[in-house]
Amino acid sequence: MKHVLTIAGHDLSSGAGMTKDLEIFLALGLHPVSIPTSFVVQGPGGVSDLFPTPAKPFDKMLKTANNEMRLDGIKVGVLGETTRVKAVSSFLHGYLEKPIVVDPVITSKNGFKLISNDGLDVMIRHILPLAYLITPNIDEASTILKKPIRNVKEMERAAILLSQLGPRHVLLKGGHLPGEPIDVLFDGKEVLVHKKARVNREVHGTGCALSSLMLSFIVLGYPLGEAFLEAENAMEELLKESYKLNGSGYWYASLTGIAHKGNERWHVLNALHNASAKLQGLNMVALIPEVQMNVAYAIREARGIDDVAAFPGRIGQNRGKVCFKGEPEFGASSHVARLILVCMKHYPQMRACVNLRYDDGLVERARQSGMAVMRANRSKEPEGVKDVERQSLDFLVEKALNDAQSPPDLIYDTGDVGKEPIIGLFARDPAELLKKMETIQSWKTN
Ligand code: PXL
Repeated sequence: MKHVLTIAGHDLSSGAGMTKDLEIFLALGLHPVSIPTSFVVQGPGGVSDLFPTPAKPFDKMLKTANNEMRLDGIKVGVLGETTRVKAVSSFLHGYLEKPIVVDPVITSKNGFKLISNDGLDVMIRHILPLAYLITPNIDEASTILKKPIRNVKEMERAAILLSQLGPRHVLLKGGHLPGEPIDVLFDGKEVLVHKKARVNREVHGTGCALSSLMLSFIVLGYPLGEAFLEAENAMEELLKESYKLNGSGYWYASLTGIAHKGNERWHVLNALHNASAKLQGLNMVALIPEVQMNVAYAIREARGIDDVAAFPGRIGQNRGKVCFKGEPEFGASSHVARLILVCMKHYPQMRACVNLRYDDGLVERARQSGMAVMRANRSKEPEGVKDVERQSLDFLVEKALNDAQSPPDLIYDTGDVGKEPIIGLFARDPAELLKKMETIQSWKTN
């Protein structure tokens, strides 16, 4: 595992700065180390204050990182006070053979100064020349170069001029220009222009995200141009998946959040895949109802049936053998998926469900084995709901759970005219579900 350090401001809302860098490093499998230069007071409405980290702890952290850690790359963000800028410059001199990415942050989106005037001067003269890559936006580049940048041609020229200040490579972010948004990479020889999709959202921390993505891919060994492409792709996904903390204010984006969702979906599909092999082996055809069976498993915080995976075409039987029609997919079940979604509203840990043929014996064995057994009572079902079967089932389970004292293991419905009686068996995951199926099939009643 590679180790990377970020020296940046701490944004308490985790939209930008150190926390943003950390989560990007983590999402890409890097071990993160962090030293805060400052505490930046901000929420979705923007920055309202900045307090520099006291010099003593700041210097001690730099020393400890230097003495005790192997660092494979360093990112520099908000620097704040001049003394911290100087301390960072001398620290970086020990790492000139490692990739150093500097995001020369000057002000926040809402115009709050994040580096002192003198500090900016020191940064330009004593930090930018140490960088493998710098990642200014248009405003930062024009402040540093003391000239306006109004179009792509001027961006390309500015990238070359910035490289003459000493950094080996320059990524100039053009998101603030009117028209099609572009980023420009100058690798010391050629200028690469990347056109981006316009996103009509003010997303907080995109600059930090792009520069820490660049550092990550560089540390992972990607050539600069490839790192640029990967980072831009990741940015597109980040912006697409951005979300709000509040009704108003900036949007937020999280690569760890996206990676986590991907992980969850993989684990859910894998657990169902493993369950299908086991189910095939157990061959419990007697438990399959007329409407056929399905085993469904939801990701945490599932919002709809697209967050619940199940077997497409349900699980049936053919010549006495349990029969699957395909590999598990998200959105493959509406019936069983809805039962889980209702259950998870009350008990978010119960994420797996299977529907089984109704049988008094099964219900009795479940009871005797100590399971929480509940009846979905149709006498409580108002007339209006009865016609719409989907609503009806949700309604019944919801009712049963409203009265429940503990998470359900089994909820049964004795049916009605034209409605097959059914059992819903619930568990934390498919493996536990299978154990419960085995228990209710084989429990010796007295
Ligand atoms: O996006 C620039 C930036 C970087 N780092 C911190 C910030 C901001 C902008 O608000 O707060 C800590």
